[in-house]
Amino acid sequence: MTQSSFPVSAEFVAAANTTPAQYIKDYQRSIASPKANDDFWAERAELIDWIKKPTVISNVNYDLDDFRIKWFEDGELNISVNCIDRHLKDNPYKPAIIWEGDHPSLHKTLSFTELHAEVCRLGNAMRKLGVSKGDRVTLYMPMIPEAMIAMLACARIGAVHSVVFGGFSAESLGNRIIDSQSKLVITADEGVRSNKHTPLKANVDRALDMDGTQCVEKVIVVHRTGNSIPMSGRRDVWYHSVVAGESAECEPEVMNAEDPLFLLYTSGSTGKPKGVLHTTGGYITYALSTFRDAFDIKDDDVYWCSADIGWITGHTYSTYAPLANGTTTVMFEGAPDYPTWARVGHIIDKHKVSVVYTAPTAIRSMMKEGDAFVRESDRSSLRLLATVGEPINPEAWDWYYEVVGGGKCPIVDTWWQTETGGILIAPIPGTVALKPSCAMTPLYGIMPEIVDSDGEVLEGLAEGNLVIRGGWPGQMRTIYKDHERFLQTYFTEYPGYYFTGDGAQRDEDGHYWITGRVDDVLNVAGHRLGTAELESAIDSHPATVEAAVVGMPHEIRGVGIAAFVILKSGETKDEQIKEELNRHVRREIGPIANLDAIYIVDGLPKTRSGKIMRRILRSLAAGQYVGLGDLSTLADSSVINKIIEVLRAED
Ligand code: 6R9
Repeated sequence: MTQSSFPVSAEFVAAANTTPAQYIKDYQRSIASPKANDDFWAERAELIDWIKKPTVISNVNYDLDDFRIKWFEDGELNISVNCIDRHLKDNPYKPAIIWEGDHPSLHKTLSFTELHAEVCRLGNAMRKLGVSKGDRVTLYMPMIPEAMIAMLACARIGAVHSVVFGGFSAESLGNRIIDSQSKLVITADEGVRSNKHTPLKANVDRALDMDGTQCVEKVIVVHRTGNSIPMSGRRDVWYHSVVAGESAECEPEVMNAEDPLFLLYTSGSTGKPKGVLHTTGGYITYALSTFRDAFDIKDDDVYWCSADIGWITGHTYSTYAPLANGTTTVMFEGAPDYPTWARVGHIIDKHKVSVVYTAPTAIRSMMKEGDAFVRESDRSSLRLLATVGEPINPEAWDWYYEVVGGGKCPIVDTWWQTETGGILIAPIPGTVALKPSCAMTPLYGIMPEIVDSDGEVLEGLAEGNLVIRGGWPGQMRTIYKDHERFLQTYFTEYPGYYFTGDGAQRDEDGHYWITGRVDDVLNVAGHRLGTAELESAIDSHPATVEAAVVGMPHEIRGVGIAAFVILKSGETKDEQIKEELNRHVRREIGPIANLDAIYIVDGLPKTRSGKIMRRILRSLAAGQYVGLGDLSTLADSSVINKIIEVLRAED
């Protein structure tokens, strides 16, 4: 924890949506009692256009015998109407989406009126293809406007979308389609990033060869690059053909507040990725309300969140929250290094971006290339900067603050998760001096606690596991088709609380510092990968016997992946097999699962009961060979020295 703090400029504070004293007052009021908490959320629900206004606010009980999470349960609404139709009267021509293509010559703006027409056309087309309320639709899309249009069209007709990140493999896509039993898949011929093409449609074809995907009746394909792709006669249809001739009006489905809105698969510490389920009324209330608070949003902001729509940040803060608020959202198809590392600054200048929300990994990779690229732009439109996904180290914070923001923009470090639906901890800008790497203060209505390993709640200055007391409207409702796993993962270890899986410290000012995952989930470049998932991908290679995966420090991505692998006897322990294993894992999971270090070993440190002691491997992978702590439970301590020999040989 560093002691330095950065006061927010007087100019920013003067124009901020709230004041330090008001934040404290409002926060205290929002958590004063269950009734006060309900009153607070009832007020926030006024920001939403309801078809039927809710009379019941929360109905949350974490007691496993009588478990329930419901918000606004008798309310009715449609999220696409909240994101589009309600802005048409006052702001019909305001840009809703500014799309910046991979190549700097490509850009497109959709006003709220145009977005309305596009969403309605696709909604009508989907209905004609037989999709109705409650059906699942998998989206496997590049960062093009049709991706947001498809999400909103699902919301319009009550279909439940499951967006699968375009960087996941055919295999990962197939598994998610099988779990969700989607009726429809929407994709593009190819994705484009840094002038490189990803074969999205070909991956869909391979995924749909998998057993269990017979649920998919149709595949809608957006024409992005025009390169030739096979279209299967009965199953595949072009996006432009199905929307052509459709009406620009589409009757929105009346949704109950607790009807599902989307599924999003995320990695856990065990087993296969889990389908996190979010519902309608609570999610959109929470998204909109936290968006305004955390980013101090004004009507004329041009807001750019760089997250891909395949992640929760791309759902909540690229799509739903800004559009529900009537804010212009910038969507970028490409990567920060193309055509040069000056691209981010050029996009900010070109579209007069005022708020940027990105990940520490992106900041570190730009920082490494030097300041000159950023200084090619003037970035005078910037007002606020924000980060998400992983802890930001002080050096990256300073660079973001001084070089990108020119020392005048507050940095909002937002802590939250796929499961939480929206931000839970972040400094409300202008209310507090910022501490680099610190997520600072809870948002309204949120009650974080730190518990020790026995579940004892710690007061004041503390370090331990981060849990949340009580509920909030944006929280997940279940793991799709696996409610038991939901209860087990989040509500069993610390009864009565939501367990985040993260560790945290609280300092003398009551500010929260997130220290990272305390379970077997790796946060690589801000993306979650389960060690179990990675290990089973390695184990599925015919040359391997067993593998153990741990995180290791990585200069750019924060956490890198280190794999300790035992090969079958007779296999050659050379570079070639390592390359082959890495290719295999990338093929199984996707390119985000890149193994940074592979150590071929003869044995793994295991307890007498056969559990891999990852703690030891983590130290070894970080280059710490002495002071490994208590080794008395190891079945065979000689494996440690043998592993150290392998590591030394690689140094
Ligand atoms: C939104 C998102 C969630 C995990 C979370 C934590 C890490 C997110 C953070 C952060 C430190 C922050 N995390 N924000 N760690 N500081 N500001 O990233 O969701 O992909 O589900 O990841 O990311 O470990 O538990 P998700």
